[in-house]
Amino acid sequence: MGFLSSSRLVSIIIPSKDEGGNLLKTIAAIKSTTAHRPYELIVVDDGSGADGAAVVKTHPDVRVVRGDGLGVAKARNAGAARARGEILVFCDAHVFPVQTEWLGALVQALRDPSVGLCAPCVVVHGNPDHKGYGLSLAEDLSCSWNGRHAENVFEVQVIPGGATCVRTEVFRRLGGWCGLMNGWGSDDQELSLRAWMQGYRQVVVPHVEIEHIFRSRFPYTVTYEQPALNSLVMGALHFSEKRFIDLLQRHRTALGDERMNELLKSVAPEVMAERKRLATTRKYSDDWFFEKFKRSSLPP
Ligand SMILES: [Mn+2]
Repeated sequence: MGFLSSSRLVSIIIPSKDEGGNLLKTIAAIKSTTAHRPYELIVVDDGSGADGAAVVKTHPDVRVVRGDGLGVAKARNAGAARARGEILVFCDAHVFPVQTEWLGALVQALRDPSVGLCAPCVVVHGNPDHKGYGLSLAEDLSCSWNGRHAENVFEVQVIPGGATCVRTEVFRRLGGWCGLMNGWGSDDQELSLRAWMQGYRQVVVPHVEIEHIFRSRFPYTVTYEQPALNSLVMGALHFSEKRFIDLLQRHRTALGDERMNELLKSVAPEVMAERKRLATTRKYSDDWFFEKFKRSSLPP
């Protein structure tokens, strides 16, 4: 049985919080398109209200892991910790694969040992002409979807967390999704940045398409503070001093000095320990990361 052969198990991990019918539709879409290889489905129910148990009743084959407000990064990690597959696929609870070969094509891209994370093209559900091919991260940390930069597999700065595919062994070596992040925000930017800096290439497989529901509002509460803190954690883990100071300046206005210092203090010891740990295996700097894509960026 060869490396990543089609008989190897794939673990599909879906974090979910108050997703309602979308979670069931996501499971149905995966089941109807994933016929040709063994897979397991793991739902991490991160403290949903009343409908959280619906999956267990209608899909007894789905393994359910209970979280209690872990936030998206730690919820995905909780699913990964239970996963038995050689490949991990992280899906939002509102995505729908459309092609029967979707999983095989994504796994194929991971056969290249230089590839860390990969993703399909993300299609706007209900608006199929709108497609995103991975994301770009600007110096001001604004994140925007890419156009199709190439016919075949191509490198991108950020792999969308809603459809992230990775070899289990690489995921564990990287240290998983950032356990210092809570709630929502910056989780996918951070993992991609970390993977690039650790020497992996992140790629999009453009001919594989997954529909994603882009929501105008969250089904749960997201404050300004939580994503801001996640973004500060990313900066503290990976940025040079100058870039981190720029980041502090941006959040200072909205958060206020006192609150920002309080938030930073609450995570500082763990962040510094993790920064030190990452530095021992780091291959590239944040400057290299931003510079590389500045040069290779193409019009969408
Ligand atoms: Mn999503």
